[in-house]
Amino acid sequence: MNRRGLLAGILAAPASVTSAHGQDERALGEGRRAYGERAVAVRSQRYFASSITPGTGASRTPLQDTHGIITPSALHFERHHSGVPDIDADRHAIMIHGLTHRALSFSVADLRRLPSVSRIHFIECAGNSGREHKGNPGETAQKSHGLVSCSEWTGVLLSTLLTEAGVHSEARWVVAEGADAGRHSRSIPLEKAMTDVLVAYAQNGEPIRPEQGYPVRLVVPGWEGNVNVKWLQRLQLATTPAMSRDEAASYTDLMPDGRARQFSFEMDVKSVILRPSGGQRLSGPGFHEISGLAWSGRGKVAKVEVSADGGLSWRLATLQQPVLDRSLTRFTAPWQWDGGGAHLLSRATDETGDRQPARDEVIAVRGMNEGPDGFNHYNGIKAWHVLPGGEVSHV
Ligand SMILES: Nc1nc2c(c(=O)[nH]1)N[C@H]1C(S)=C(S)[C@@H](COP(=O)(O)O)O[C@H]1N2
Ligand SMILES: [Mo]
Repeated sequence: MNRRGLLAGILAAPASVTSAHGQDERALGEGRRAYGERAVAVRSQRYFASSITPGTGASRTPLQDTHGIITPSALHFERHHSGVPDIDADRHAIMIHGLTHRALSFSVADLRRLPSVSRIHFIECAGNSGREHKGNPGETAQKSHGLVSCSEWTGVLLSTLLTEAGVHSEARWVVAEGADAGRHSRSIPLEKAMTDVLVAYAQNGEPIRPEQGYPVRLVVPGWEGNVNVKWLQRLQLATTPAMSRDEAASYTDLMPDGRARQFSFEMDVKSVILRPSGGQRLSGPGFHEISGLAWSGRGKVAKVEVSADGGLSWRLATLQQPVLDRSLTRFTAPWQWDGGGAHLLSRATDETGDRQPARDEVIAVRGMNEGPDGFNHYNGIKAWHVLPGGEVSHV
């Protein structure tokens, strides 16, 4: 049908055809859906914790409502310490300086002219699931594990920019700085910077969302969220790390002997069951598919095991394709619920052989001390309790 025919068809449609917004279809101009919206009945949303200091921010992804491995951009978790800056992309530039043969400045348009790559990676806040360590777990998967999300990121490899600038032989670190009010800064070893770090300008096929770092952010595959500097404006080549506030006062791990571990870049292997999970109710005994997400900052997920009896017996879950390097990985397992009480657990193993530990195992190594921003890098096994009536609660 040509366009005129299509419009005529719409005009001829019965008056009872209404849009998802309850308006008469005929009253809608073509432009009304120029940028699409989800169905009105779909209400899933990010959760904003009230305990966060005003002016800073965090919102959590409703992981329990997601399918597959990609997080819709509108539901990607947010974590920032100084608000979301309003940046004019046409005037924004990234400066590369320090131990380089020449200082360079790239506008966003310059970046878009360079060879591009698209990669699917998760970003996880170092503090994600940290409350589990304390024994004060979140009641829902969103509250306990919602500081992880996964997007397709498009941009330029940082190595491309560094090669353009020419790195001095004595340079060992790249200090990345954001354009937000707090000038969030992290130092990245040159070796990592030259391997797989992305200077990203797009997320899931469109420009990065303001909360995710518009117009440009670093994506540092597998490394703790705060190294993925948003609103990137400066890269300085140096012989030593900058020891910025964000890597000295914050984001170090206080160990049992009172010393702080620094730097703990890689996110450890982790998994969480999302259906069923806390706050949900099983509709009735019989078949249910257990569905969850697993990930590792060290590579691909090799296997996920699930238990319905609190860890007495384990079964291999199916890994849904694709299974990608440092991406969320969807796992599923068939389950017959007999209508009684059950304890659901999942544990992931990555391709390096690292297996997700029990909470006791984490505490044996890390103790109960926590730093100024809580307990970072907690990756213990998460349990959900199915009650005889079908209600699912946290343990
Ligand atoms: N410039 C800047 N970058 C930042 C932050 C920030 O406050 N400012 N927060 C970091 C933290 S703590 C995390 S967990 C990730 C979160 O990325 P997201 O908000 O896109 O999910 O961004 C990191 N990058
Ligand atoms: Mo974070």
